[in-house]
Amino acid sequence: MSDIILYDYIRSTAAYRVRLALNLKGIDYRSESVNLLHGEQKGDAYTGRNPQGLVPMLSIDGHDLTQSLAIVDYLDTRFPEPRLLPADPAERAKTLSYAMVIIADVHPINNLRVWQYLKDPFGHDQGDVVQWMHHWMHTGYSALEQAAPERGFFGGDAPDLVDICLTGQMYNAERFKLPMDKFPKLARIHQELGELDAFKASHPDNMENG
Ligand SMILES: N[C@@H](CCC(=O)N[C@@H](CS)C(=O)NCC(=O)O)C(=O)O
Repeated sequence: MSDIILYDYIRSTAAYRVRLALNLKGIDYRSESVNLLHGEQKGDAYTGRNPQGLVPMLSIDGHDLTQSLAIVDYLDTRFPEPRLLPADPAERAKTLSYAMVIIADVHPINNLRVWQYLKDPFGHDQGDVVQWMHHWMHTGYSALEQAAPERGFFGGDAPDLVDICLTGQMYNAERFKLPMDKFPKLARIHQELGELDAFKASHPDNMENG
């Protein structure tokens, strides 16, 4: 049984990024479910190790690593093949900047705790929440669509960090029924990524403990 444990949740798009990185690199790991809807992320047992009370957390090499980008960066250094971030400084900066559109600018304001707060105490209903989610996904996707390649993936012939982040976010886009007609390149990349084994294995529908 593997010593590498991913503290994971079926609908977490941030944890999905880490599953993808682990599976793309062929790293053997165990997934431990932290049920966000049952509030398990806020329990003492979990916050004692991860004070932010968020998934993912990766237990690896004697460390409890948090924040999906930091975890993927660690995995990319520790298990360099296949690379998820380019070595060239300018290419690396570009890859990070596209990934940050999702990691920093879309996902944090569409997160569970944000839409729960919109409902209580602010009194918004599910319709408002969906409109909010669509607005911020649309804003981020409009920028990414311009940067997206006509063929292949953001990473070229093989997926990179941006493809990983896009895949996680597309799970939310599908769940909240974001119309994708304005984003044909993103839709194509998402569909082609979904045919790869590592992407199939990481999909929430294929999680054993989901
Ligand atoms: N920036 C963090 C975000 C982590 C995050 O927001 N995780 C969400 C699930 S996608 C979570 O644990 N939410 C719990 C909550 O909102 O209470 C990362 O990239 O790891």
